[in-house]
Amino acid sequence: MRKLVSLFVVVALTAALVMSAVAFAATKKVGVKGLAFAVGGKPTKSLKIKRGTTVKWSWSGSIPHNVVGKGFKSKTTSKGSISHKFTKKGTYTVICTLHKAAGMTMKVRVS
Ligand SMILES: [Cu+2]
Repeated sequence: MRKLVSLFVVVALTAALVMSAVAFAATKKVGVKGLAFAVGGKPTKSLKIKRGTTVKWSWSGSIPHNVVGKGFKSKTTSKGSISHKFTKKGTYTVICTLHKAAGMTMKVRVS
């Protein structure tokens, strides 16, 4: 009986670890619309995330854009999405090369 209880504890702890790992592997959504990147529908210049977070940029609207950062580069399009997982601490600049001069840039701060 005691063995059974400890087996149950091990299983429960393993499940808890797996679930917390899933919680850490979060995805942050960023909109690509107008001449801006947006979080929660609002134009944003800065996004703070934890290491291991995936950022997913999704296009909407009719203006073609691209999303370019260190280690990833989308095509120029007006629909679809691109995801990038940030695995190292640091501050990363992400731009749309077409509208950089118009202010379409953002910083992703990874802690
Ligand atoms: Cu653009």
